[in-house]
Amino acid sequence: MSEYRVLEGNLSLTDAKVGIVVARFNGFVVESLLHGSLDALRRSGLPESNVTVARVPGAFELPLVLQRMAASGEYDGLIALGAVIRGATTHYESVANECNKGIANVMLQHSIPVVNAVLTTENIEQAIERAGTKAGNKGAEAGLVLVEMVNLVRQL
Ligand code: INI
Repeated sequence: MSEYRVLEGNLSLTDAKVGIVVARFNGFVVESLLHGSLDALRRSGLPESNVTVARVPGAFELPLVLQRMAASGEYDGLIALGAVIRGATTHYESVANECNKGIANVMLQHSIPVVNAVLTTENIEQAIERAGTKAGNKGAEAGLVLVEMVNLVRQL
């Protein structure tokens, strides 16, 4: 039998407050991510009334709202949902980079789990694949990551 102590979050959560920040840009993809996250949280035992959903225009705006929600001290964990799709726009790189950097900063500054489910893809097909078709639903995965991380952080 192992002697070491194991810290590991389980996948059941009934008493946490969770915030989900959702970008409207590429909404046909991002709404499927939101459905996935809500479904995963519900099936982990979290009442829907414990979840707050905030909407922002695009992925670039996600970090500010995540930061304000984290600073409020009201949330045990946050999820960021968006889709940055390269397509024809050169704006892609800076939106994707700033968004990812900002999300990581919020998590470390406020010391709560902030799950990054902002898709960054080359084209729309890849984004659709990750939003509930061939490659699963990254929003649902984010819900489970949130549950595990909230439970783990409670043990630290
Ligand atoms: N926002 C996205 O969420 N996804 C994108 O693919 C995207 N592209 O490609 O431009 C995008 N741009 C908008 C950006 O997030 C801001 O809303 C905008 O720059 C205003 O600050």
